[in-house]
Amino acid sequence: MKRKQKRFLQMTLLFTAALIFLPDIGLWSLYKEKHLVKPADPAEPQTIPLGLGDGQLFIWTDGLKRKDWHDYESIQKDAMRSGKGEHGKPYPLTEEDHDDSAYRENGFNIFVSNNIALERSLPDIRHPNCKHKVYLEKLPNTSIIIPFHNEGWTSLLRTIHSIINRTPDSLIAEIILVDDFSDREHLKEKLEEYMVRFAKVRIVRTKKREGLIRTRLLGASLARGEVLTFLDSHCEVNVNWLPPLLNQIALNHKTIVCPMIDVIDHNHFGYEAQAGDAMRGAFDWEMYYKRIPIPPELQRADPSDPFESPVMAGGLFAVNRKWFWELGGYDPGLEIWGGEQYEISFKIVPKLDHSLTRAVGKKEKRKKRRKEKKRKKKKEKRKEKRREEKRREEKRREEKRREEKRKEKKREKENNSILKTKSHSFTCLLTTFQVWMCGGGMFDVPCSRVGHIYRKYVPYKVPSGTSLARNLKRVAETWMDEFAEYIYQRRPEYRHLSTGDISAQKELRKHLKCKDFKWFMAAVAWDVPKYYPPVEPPPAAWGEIRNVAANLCVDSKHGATGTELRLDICVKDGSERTWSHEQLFTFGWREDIRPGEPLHTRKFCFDAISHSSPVTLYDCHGMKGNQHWSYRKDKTLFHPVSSSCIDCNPAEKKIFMNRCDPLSETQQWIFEHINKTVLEKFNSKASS
Ligand SMILES: [Mn+2]
Repeated sequence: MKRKQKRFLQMTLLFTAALIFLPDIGLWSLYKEKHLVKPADPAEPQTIPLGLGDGQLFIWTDGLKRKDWHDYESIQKDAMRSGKGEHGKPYPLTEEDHDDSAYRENGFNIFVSNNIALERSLPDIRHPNCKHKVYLEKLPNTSIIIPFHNEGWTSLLRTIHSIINRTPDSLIAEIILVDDFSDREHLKEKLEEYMVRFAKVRIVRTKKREGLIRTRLLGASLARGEVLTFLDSHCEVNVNWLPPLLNQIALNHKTIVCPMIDVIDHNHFGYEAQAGDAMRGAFDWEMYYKRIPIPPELQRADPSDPFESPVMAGGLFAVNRKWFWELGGYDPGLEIWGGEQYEISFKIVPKLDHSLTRAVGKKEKRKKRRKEKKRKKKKEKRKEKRREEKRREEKRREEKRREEKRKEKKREKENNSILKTKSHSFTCLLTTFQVWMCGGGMFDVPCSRVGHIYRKYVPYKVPSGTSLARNLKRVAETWMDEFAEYIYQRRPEYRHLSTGDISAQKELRKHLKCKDFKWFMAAVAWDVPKYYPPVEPPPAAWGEIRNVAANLCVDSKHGATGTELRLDICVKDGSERTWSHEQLFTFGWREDIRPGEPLHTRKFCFDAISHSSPVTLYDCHGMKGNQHWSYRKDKTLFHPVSSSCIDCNPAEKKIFMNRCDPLSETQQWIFEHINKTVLEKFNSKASS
């Protein structure tokens, strides 16, 4: 009896002790919530020695096991590499390498791309805290979807190699390359042959040019991973890029996560963070994508933690697959096609020893090729017929297109990159609004970094069937409610544009019980109007800017970034009304001066770099600084940063900065229209 009692007492004591002191189940867990504890018990399951981290498991008291996902072996390998372009350093360019022919096909310097290693190393430019972060031991796997159209050979391969080298194999379900009807030879059989070495790469092709969204959707529809990760075809992923993304989704599956997008220079392929690095994604009321600073309210104690973003930072993101389709993908209207409309060639080779893989791959290939040749011949005939029809129709369309083009050229001339930004905004805004309004969230993850080559220009035609304006209007009509009006005010041409049928999308919005756009603006994008107000505050001055001494007007000649402003005969005074003149300017609420009437300014600003430099147009940054002007009572245009004034030489028609001399008439300018109240407000702010 006594012994039994003693035992019992001992057991109870032990049990209470355990309750208090064991980190995992004990009372401690209540106090040390979310604190990091290394398991003391050696019997705890260790991670499989994959060369990932030191194999240590970490347990949060939320009960979830976490581990260090770094692949130190691959990091070590990268560190040892040397050569041109290694560690993301700029490739040393000579004059010749700069030749335009190097850019023509891809919009970036393919010569440089061809001359740096496919497996080149990158600098680890993450926030230092990222090195010590641990993520869930069990992460969902992902299908990585990479759409491409006429991508360069080495830039595409580098994308794949970087993924293979810097991603834990267990997290990749597959890599799906989706070819949007490329016609370049190296993207056909040669690509398929190359990819045989990667067991997880599949190649899928569209049957006609579909555009980015449908191409992505095709990839998504075939994907089998738990998470969809969309990348671009000219990227390089950086150290440990994937686990932080998947971790965020594992914690809350209604989340879209974006990596930080770094810049791979299109000339020399140097790898760098974007200017400003971590910023919130935003939009203006013409639906251009914008970046704004993270407001203090949203800044995290640890700046390497994921932060909320109203708009996706780029087209690169990861999302839970099921939830993605619950949201209707991008646009259910685009989802109607079935797989049989597409030529789909699966490329899954059983994982064997490397040399074997190749051999088997070749044998299978020969068989396949023979079969395919037969099939192709038949198809060829049918195709030829169709082609003939197509050609005829194409001709008719071409005629129409040409006419449209003539009209469009005006705009295109403005800036090629705007086109790019715009198509980009579309894909982002579309998902973004929906994600937030339908109960999800969007996060940027600073510890996940992916480099992207921003092209110098888009080297191919954007398919004419997909009208960007129409798409934008679809988004506005479906998601933006009464706020769409602000867009139509700036883009009156959208007002009467047909959107096609959007009833399905509206139905979806109802079905998912999504919140309205007003809620989105109040709860998510509340800081956007500070930078991009829906109702543009009135400008201080606008119209022609006439010089008193010369009686000539400032003319920017529809120039883009870098254009020097000059004097010219005022249009009003009978200067020929040709397209070449541009003499209307707006001195707006941002206190910068832009070409165009108040509601239709172009995104270029008067810009000066010193007290003696010429005055040029430059992309507006909206942050005052060297684009900040003040129109003073003495009619001078004052530049506070350089503390100088705009001057001119009437004979040479030159406009430049100079030391202010209020008596000099060459420094006196008359704006056609003035809003005195606003102007006074500006000037009182400046003097106070
Ligand atoms: Mn791109």
